[in-house]
Amino acid sequence: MSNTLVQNESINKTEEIKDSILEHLCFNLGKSPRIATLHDWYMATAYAARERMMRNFVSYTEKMQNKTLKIVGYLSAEFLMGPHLGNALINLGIENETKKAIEQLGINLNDVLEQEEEPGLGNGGLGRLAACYLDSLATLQVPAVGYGIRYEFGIFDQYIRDGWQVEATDKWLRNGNPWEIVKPELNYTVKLGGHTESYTDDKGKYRVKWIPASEIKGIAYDTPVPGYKNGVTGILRLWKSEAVESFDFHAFDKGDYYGAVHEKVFSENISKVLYPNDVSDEGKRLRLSQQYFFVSCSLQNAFHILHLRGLSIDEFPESMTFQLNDTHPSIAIAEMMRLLIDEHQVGWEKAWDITKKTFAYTNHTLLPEALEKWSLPLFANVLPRLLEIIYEINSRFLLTIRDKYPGDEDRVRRMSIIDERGNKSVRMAHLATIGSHAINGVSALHTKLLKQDVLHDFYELEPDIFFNVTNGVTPRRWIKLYNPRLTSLITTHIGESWVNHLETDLVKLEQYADDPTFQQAWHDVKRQNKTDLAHLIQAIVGTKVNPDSLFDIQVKRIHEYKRQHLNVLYIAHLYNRIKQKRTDGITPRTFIFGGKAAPGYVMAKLIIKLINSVGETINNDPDVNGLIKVVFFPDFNVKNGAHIYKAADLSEQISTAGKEASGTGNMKFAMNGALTIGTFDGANIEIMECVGEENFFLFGLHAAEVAETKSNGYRPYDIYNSDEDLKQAIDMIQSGVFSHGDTGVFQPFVDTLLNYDPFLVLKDFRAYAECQQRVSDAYTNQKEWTKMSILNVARMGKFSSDRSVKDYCENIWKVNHA
Ligand code: F58
Repeated sequence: MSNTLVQNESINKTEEIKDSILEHLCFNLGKSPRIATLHDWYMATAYAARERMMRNFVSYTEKMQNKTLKIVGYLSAEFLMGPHLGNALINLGIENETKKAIEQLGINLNDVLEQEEEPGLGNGGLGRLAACYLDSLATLQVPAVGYGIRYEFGIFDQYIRDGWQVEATDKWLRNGNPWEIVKPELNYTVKLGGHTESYTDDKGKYRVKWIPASEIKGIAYDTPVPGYKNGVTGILRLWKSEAVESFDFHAFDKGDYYGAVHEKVFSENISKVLYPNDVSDEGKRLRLSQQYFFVSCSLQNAFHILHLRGLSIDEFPESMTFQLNDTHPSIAIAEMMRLLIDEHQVGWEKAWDITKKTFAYTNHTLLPEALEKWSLPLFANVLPRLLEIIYEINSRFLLTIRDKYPGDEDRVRRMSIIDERGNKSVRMAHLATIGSHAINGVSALHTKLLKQDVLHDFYELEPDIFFNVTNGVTPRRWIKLYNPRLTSLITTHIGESWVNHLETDLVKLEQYADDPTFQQAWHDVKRQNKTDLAHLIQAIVGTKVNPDSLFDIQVKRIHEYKRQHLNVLYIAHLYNRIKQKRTDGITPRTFIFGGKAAPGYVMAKLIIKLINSVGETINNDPDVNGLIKVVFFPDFNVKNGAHIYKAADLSEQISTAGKEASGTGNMKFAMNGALTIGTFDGANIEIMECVGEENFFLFGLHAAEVAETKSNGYRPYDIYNSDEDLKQAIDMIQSGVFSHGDTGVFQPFVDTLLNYDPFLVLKDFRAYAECQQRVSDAYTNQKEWTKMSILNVARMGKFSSDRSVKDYCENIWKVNHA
């Protein structure tokens, strides 16, 4: 097309968008431009963008009726989508026209984007991964539905008061949600509690009936997911729980008005709130009910789609495949069996064959405390019929184990779905593994450890069903949307094909790594991004930071295994050097932290307090004179991530080796030009292999050394006594240097480190400090640093979620992709 034609088309599009925004403002919001608030403009723009997606949405839904296309059902208790509007504009390819249209209406697009409250329907990496995969599925034109829960309250909002984390409920729906389309006609009934009864059917077959104590209804809420400039719109289908009318009527009939209302309140509770990872006992029942609720709705929906497609039950596995995003939806294995056997009268063997062919399971953690288990009495109480089915699955499975390994009762005990030790429980990872035809870890190291350790017996039994799919993140949101300066620099040099061909095309940047003009432009982009973040920090936290200092950033959930405290100990050590006037070799640095601690995780919350206390002391000490600064950025979420990743010089990925399954923040940072200081853990290793050892700051123990250190009787106190720098840093914390002389507040922290140190912080301290010194030295040579930064970005193509989704399509789902 000629330039003039392109320009005319763009002008027409701008006019169209403007008209559409004004129409929505009038007809959907009942406002005139004169009295419209910024939020009204946001809503009107959102509706205008959604309207453009709906045509594709309808035709794509139509396409899904085509029985030869296999549909991927991505079952996940969490989808951390982040704000929709900016992403929709990018993927629809109308960001420039919308910006102009809005400007012509006298409004600034960034102000409009700021209005969107993010749907925080996830805790962290796992939920965000699901969101990246939906973006890639739509971009790669894979027919897919993301199935989850429409939580009324997402992950809590974090405030910092006197250095401590304070939680507030996340009322993301308070101003309405323009992105969802409620489908009241798509509703399913879900049973809970009660008991089972056996009977003989009219063909003389033994059957079981579940008589529930209560029933709830799940209603579908669909959110369109636009592919990148391809006219495709995928679906995120979230279930909201409501009362079943018949229950209300029953109570009303008896004149029990309050009883009926109670029923309604109970039912609506199921999808009320997203659980952080620290569920207490009373939360457990609700959480199990949540998991079953969304899985049952989703599978009933799948049977409905099968029926619409005119297919038989036997054809289920060719028609649909389900990916279990961790064990949270793994009750699906038993629910599928229940639906097949109790509702569709299929025999056990055939039902099991269909189930196994349909499901695949992704494991996201090796931490023993994070492997889901449900106590038997709770399970029996909430899901009596499902437990019977699990018993049957287990007893048949254990027969095959006894057959294959005669006399090996220890193995039988280890592999059983039911853990018979202590308080008996259901091991969900075993159910997921036994009921799936493919099991995968999320990085090469993680998959290796999964085979070696957590699922070793299962790997021995069926080695061919284990796969690795290294995680990835979407370059649309994480580069193009959130780093427009870098995007434009890259695109001017290598064209724009990299946005959806990251693996093959980003590498073209390498040719500019030594080019001084390009290096300067690259450096300028980073510098401007840092300046923007500095302004934001000043506005939100009130701390002035220097954009010329090294921005050293650690943002992620706060957890001991992620070792934010290793970072803090190093900062305390630097402070100590400054106080002793040993400042040689210290490069000016701004340490930035962000992340939420689970509300019940006492040590994580104490670490937040420690970071803030260290910050307060250092930032206000005239002796430091701004050489180092420490900032805790509150309420880290997807929206705030927009300003943070792109402004980093250094990305902290310092988990204890073997503990971080993959990490995905590591990828977002490196794609935006940060260099990584990292351990031999998760996807760090693969990132280092891609970007080159010389462009990566690696330190610390290997996973095998971690295990060895522990089995040899690790004594952190000895390390404390033998490393003077470390000792002084810990002593400062203990003696109240950072807490106005209060020696009590951080005592539990110090005690844990000196006596247990479960994540080997002290053991890795020396290696970390030395590595940080290498970072400081490298940063003094800005040309070299910039070159390393360019090479990092150029070589990060592998970590696009497009590559991950293609891996799933080819190796696990056996479906085509674009
Ligand atoms: C994360 N898991 C892993 N779980 O920790 C991380 O290494 C990996 O990159 C990521 O998954 C994606 O594979 C994770 O985020 C949770 O948030 C759980 C959600 C349910 C409650 C318990 C925590």
